[in-house]
Formats: sequence, structure tokens, C-alpha cells
Amino acid sequence: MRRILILALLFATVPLAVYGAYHHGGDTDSDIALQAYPAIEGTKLDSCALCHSGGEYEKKGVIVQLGSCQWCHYSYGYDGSGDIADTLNGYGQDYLSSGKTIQAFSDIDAQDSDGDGFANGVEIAALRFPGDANDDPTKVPAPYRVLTLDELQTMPSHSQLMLMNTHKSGDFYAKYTGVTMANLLDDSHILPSATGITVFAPDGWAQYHPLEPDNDPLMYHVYGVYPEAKFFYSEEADDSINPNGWCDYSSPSVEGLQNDVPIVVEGGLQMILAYGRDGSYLEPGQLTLSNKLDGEGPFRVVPPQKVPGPPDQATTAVSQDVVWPFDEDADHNAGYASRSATMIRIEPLPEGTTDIDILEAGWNYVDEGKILIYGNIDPLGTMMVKINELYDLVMAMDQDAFALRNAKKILLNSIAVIRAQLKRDNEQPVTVQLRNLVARVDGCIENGKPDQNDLLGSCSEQARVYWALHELSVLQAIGK
Ligand SMILES: [Ca+2]
Ligand SMILES: [Ca+2]
Ligand SMILES: [Ca+2]
Ligand SMILES: [Ca+2]
Repeated sequence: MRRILILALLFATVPLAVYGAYHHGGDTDSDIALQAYPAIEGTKLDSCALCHSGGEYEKKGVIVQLGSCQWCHYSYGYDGSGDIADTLNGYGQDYLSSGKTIQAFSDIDAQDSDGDGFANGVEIAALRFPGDANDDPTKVPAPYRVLTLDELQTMPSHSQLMLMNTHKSGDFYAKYTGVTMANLLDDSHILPSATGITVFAPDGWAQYHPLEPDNDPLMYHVYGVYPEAKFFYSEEADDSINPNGWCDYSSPSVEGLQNDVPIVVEGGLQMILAYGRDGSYLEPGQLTLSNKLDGEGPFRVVPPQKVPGPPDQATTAVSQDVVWPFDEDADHNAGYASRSATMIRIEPLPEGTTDIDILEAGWNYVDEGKILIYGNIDPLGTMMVKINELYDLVMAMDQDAFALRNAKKILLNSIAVIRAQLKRDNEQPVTVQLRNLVARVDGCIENGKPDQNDLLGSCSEQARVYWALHELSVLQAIGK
């Protein structure tokens, strides 16, 4: 029960959407959106979430959070039997009632569909959701890093033979290989204020883990070694001998092990981000037509048992008159092992930041073998990416957008100076220089038109640079 509450709380404060491919057969609205706003192509706005909301439902006592695409499929149905209007956010409803055309997009441009104080057109220019009041141009995506399978494999690897104890799916021993979560977080430079992680899979699943050991039996910690486990073997449980067995002992690593003998794991049992199992890469997950996840890879977060015990009989089995009957209080760690993890959010999100643009971190991450780590981490890497993007953005701007003939050069030079200071990690000058530069692109935001010292004469271009600098300023303040 406590777990359900915690998940519900997390979701209540930080709404999340997970996006998939959304340019459906028969869907013309997403193409019209791209015609109306070509600049959103490939951004987080180029997704279901532009017009559709996410949602959640309860499944066996657990709140399952669905992103906009899954929510639409869940509530509208793959057969289209539901009412599509129920899945629309405020912006989608305004678009619908304005006639669903290119003209409709410009007709509602000046409206504030989600009531967050920013007009739809302003939000779209800043790449913020016009149908989500929790997203607006002042909100800054949290710092992040993306890791590939190759990169993870260059980090120290950790292997452990362990029991995966399930409620009802059948238990198994397996030797998982990966990186310890502790190592991964240290390598990501998590900040001292970090308290836990939430792991997300593209089917909408989310699982929270505290950093430090916790008394709650359902809280599997990130840092620290788990108790050594004994090997539990019984012919009755062995599904290769007994057709009614419930444990798979086929892992080559169990060969030669005796019942009731401790399993020795070098470095001890730890929570790992696994990419291998019994010498093979994890099989990538995929969503079945009934919205169920098959496969467990390319990455699975694997927590060992906090209270080691034998594989117990499935809760659904008819016969519980066995050597290890189902035990409600047993440590069923497998249910907390997130399959096909594509995102790890380090909690809490730093002040002034919000969930990142996670358009890419869905099923393509499963296919590409990538994982996204974001939240309470050192912002420097993200700032370097953002300042390079800003430089390229200004570089590509038309000369006409600038207020003076040499204004483009001045702006580019200023950005280059800040970038150089960032590289040297000179905190003080970066903060001051960012503030000074904002003052030279702030007229339109402050007073609706360029002011005396502004470098850009075009308000739309000013807004893009202004919000980009705002983003850098918020990131710069993280952890300070
Ligand atoms: Ca708005
Ligand atoms: Ca908004
Ligand atoms: Ca079991
Ligand atoms: Ca100014």
C-alpha cells in the first residue's frame, strides 16, 4: 500500500508523458501541426502530447501511469470504441472546436488554452506544451546525460548470481551482468541533495528506489551491499524435473551448487543496471497488442532480495502443499526489477527544473540500446550542449533579425566567452555574463518591443535567445 501511495505522490507533483511513434495511419492532424509550425519537427511538441493528455488507471492495486500515446490507446481503444475527445487536453479541444485545419492553429495562437499565463503561440515558439499548465517557457528541463550500451560496457562490470522471486510468474536463478547503480550514479555526478531514483520504462511503468537502505521492505536501495543469499534447491520446485515445478534452474551458473550453501558474489549483491544475463545480452522489450511488455532488455534494473529466501510457489498455483508454499511476506524482488528501463530520474528535480524533453527516450531507446539519466545531477554537461545549440541558433539567424550591423558578431562573441568560462568551470563570471547578456535580448519579453540596448530587432528571434539564456541561468544555479 505504501508503494502505491509513493508512486501516486510522485506522479501528482511531476506529471510525466512517454511518447512513441504517433504519426498513425489515418492521422492527419499531426501533419497539419507540422505544416503550421515547422520548427516543432523532432521536438517534444512533435508528439501525441501536443493535443492529448496522459492519464492513469489502477491495476491490481497499483497505479499505472500512462503517457499520452498509451493513455489514448487505453481509453480510446485500439478499435476506436471510446470517445477521442476524452483524451484531448485543453489545446487539443480548442483545436478541435476551431475546425482542425491549419487556419485553426493560427486562430487559437493568441489563446492560452491551458491557462498558465502564456499564449499558445508563445509556448510553441519556446517549445513548451500549450496544453499542459505544468509546462511553460519559464520551466527548464533538468540536466541529463544519455548513455549507450557501448559506453556502459566501458565502465567496471559487476556480475551476480541471484534469485528472481516473483509472485506468480515463476521464479528463476540467473547471473546478471551490468554496472552497479551506485557506480552509474557516481559517474553521472549526482548532487549531494539527491535522495532516490525513479526508473521508467516506455510502457508507462515507473519504480522508485531510495539511495540509502530503508526499513520499508518494498524499498530497494541503490547504495550498499545486500545480504548474502543461500542457494535453495528442491526437485519439487525444479521445473525441468517436476512439470508442476515453479523455479527455473537452467542458468549455467547454478551448476554444482548445493542446497543451503551460500552463493559467493564478488563485491557482494548490489542493485545493478543489467545488460546481460547468463552470458547473453538481455532481449529487448516490446509491447504486445494487449499493452503488455515482453522481453526485459536492453537494460533491466535488478535489485537483489533484501531478505534472502527460497523460491516460493506461485500465488496462483492450486497446490500450496509444497516445500516452499507461497509466502505473502517473502521478498518478491522480481516485481521491483524494472524491465526495459529507458530513463532514470534522480530525485528530487533541482529547483526551477521540470521533466526533460523525453520524446526520444521511448521505444527507440529500447531499439538503440540507450538509457537517459536526468534530474539531480551536475548540470555542466547539459550546459555545454545547450550553449553550443544557442551558438548554432544565433549563427543561423538572418542578418535582418539584428538591431545593428555588428550585433550578430557581438552576440556570438558573448556566447563564445561564456562557453570558454564554462569549460574552465568559472562559476562567478558565467553567472554575471549570462545576466548581462539577457539584458540585451529582453525588451520584447519585458515591454513588448526591443529596447535601447537590445541586439535583436525581431521579437520572435529575441524570445528564442531570451528563453535559451534563461535556461542556461537556471541550470547554472543548480547545486550552488
Ligand atoms: Ca498556455
Ligand atoms: Ca503550457
Ligand atoms: Ca515465487
Ligand atoms: Ca534590453
